Amino acid sequence: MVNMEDFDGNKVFARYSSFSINGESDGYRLNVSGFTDGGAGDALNSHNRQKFSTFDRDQDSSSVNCAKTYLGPFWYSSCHHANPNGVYRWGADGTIFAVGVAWHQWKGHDYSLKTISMKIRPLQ
Ligand SMILES: [Ca+2]
Repeated sequence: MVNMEDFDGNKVFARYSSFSINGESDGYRLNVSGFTDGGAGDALNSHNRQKFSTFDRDQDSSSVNCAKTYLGPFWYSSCHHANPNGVYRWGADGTIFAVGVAWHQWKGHDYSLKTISMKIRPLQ
């Protein structure tokens, strides 16, 4: 479950029925499926099956290091529709493209969310 909120008090979510991460030998690859739209849109779809990239370990499918370019470690592809570890920049801000806490399918690349949280629970 991914919950998020903007600076106008609007709250939406994206829910996935399945979420898992592969081991270190496979680059902590993300597996996410079973999307349900709570108004946020499916920003993680393009991140599915991607390895986790950090400043010191570029495992994304872009020619650049997406973690360095967008200032946050994540399961980048080339590069992102979601950037929850990005820079907190207080709502709409296009000064530097897409470096904020973005969820593109809801607010675009240059709106940095007030809050975002990702929660997982084991299968019953
Ligand atoms: Ca790369």
